[in-house]
Amino acid sequence: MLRISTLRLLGRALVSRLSLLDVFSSRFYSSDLLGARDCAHDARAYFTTPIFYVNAAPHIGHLYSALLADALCRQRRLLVPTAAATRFSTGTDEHGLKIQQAATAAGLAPTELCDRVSAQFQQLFRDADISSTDFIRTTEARHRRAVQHFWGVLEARGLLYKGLYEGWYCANDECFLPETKVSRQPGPSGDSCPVSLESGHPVSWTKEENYIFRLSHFRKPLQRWLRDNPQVITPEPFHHTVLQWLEEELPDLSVSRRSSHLHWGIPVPGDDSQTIYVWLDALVNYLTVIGYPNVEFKSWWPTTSHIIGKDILKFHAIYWPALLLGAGMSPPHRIYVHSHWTVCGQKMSKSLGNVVDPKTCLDRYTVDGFRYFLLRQGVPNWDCDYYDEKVVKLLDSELADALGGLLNRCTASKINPSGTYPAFCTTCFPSEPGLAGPSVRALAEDYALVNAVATLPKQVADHYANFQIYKALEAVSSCVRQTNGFVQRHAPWKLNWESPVDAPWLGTVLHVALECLRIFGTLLQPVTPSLADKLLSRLGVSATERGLGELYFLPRFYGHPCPFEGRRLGPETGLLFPRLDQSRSWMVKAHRT
Ligand code: ME8
Repeated sequence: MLRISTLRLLGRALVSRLSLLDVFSSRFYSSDLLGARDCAHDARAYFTTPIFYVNAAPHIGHLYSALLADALCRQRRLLVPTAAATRFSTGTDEHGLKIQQAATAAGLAPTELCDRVSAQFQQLFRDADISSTDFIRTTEARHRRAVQHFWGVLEARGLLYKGLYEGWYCANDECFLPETKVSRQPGPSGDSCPVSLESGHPVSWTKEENYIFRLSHFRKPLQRWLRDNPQVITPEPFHHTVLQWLEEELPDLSVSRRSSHLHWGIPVPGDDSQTIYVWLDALVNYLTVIGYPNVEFKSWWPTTSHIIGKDILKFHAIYWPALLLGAGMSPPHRIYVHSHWTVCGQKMSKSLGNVVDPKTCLDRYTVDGFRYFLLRQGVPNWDCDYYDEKVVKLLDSELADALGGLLNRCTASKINPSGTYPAFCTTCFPSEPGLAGPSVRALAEDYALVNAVATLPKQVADHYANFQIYKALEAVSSCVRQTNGFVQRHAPWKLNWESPVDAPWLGTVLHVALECLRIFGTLLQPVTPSLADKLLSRLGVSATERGLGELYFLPRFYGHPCPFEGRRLGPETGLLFPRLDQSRSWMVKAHRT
């Protein structure tokens, strides 16, 4: 049984400069603090990934979190192009028992292990084109200052007390567990070992005097925050899960450990015999990055969007907002939650030896190819399974054949000898469907295509807002298929530039297809930045014409001038995305070994 022995309190409440009554009054939790303030129109946005433990090298799950955050952030920058308006942080979580034990097991000093693995994360994120603006390490001096300051604020507000903590602790997950979340499994020598029901990791009984945070007082304010802001946690099922957790009593939370047991961490200010709990330490990273406790942090804090995996939902949706409210700050603006990658149907784990190395994947499938795969196949609401053949199949069919083939068809010199964006003929493709006449060539399906691509940017934006990036990519892919159907239907290779009857229609078919490609390239920028750049450069779209605010699809169809008409296409720079299935010798080899 988890017992925070408030009855056996050894110490008194710590120095309290504010009375508790004041702290828990409704005035303290104003609607502004609880998130009623809408920052949708705020020009600033601050995205964060979890900070990753340095006990082991990065895997594709870590990369996936960073990619989701990167895509959201890049999309935001295309909407609000002021460079100073967006901030994006990631980093490494370097303190705690887990790292202390991993360093001992590796025969390294903790700092050595941290330097080594943190560098691997930084390198991976550079390799994967993650456009973060900040990388934080919790062992930095700026972070120690922020955590100790935050602690001082909680203490000053009477939210910390000293008491005897007794219960289960899981070093692997760095969390406390009630008896109901612990089961028994046969250990290596046949004896029964207590493990966490959720993660399967071993737990141990802990009994010591710690500092304790009055988490229990925050149950109602958290419920109110979530009920008043039904979109805070996205997708919705996770929001619902947190509200369900809050139906139960919320025990106070032990927020320090004896330094003799845990020395690898930040000491409690004024009490070196205690080390601050690694989760409190880690969560404050989001404030350190934006300059906390210096006042500048206030211009970023209310605009925060955390991107996290489902495994750390409780820490971000209960502990963190409670700590923030306790420190007199508003809870995060949004928490975007995603599920996990499994490998060939199994949980990824070092002991099973099935951890997928993201660096190998970036090398095999190209940076943009692997980014596209993870974001196209990763579904936040449920777990997704990884295997190599799936990557090859998806990239060959959607990037090499469908998108690359479409670009090639419309720009190849055989079909487009002038190498320009041809003119659109309104007589061949009138804006009114169903008009009859000798020059009208457009069919009902062609109007359906124009309509689908015209509404695509809005659809994509909605999917991003709902954290369903895979749906945005699915919608783009479906329009690419439709555009290929359009080209196939009108077979421009059978039309003749020399014929006065064919030429205007041939130009129109190519113009429409190039306009569709321009929209696809622009919308793909957050996911496949280099590939989108190659595509847009080939179309002759300049750097200032790639924002999401001014897409204006097929303006000639809607009676407006088209700035691209007659423009020279960009230089030919080879295949947009070479097929992978011919270069799969490594796969055959990998399967044999
Ligand atoms: O929990 N699939 O760090 P961590 C998808 N340091 N994503 C996965 C994944 C998988 N199989 N495995 C991990 C910690 N992740 C703390 C966080 S934040 C203040 C402190 C991703 O190294 C996912 O985002 O265990 C998950 O939440 C995170 O990595 C956990 O990384």
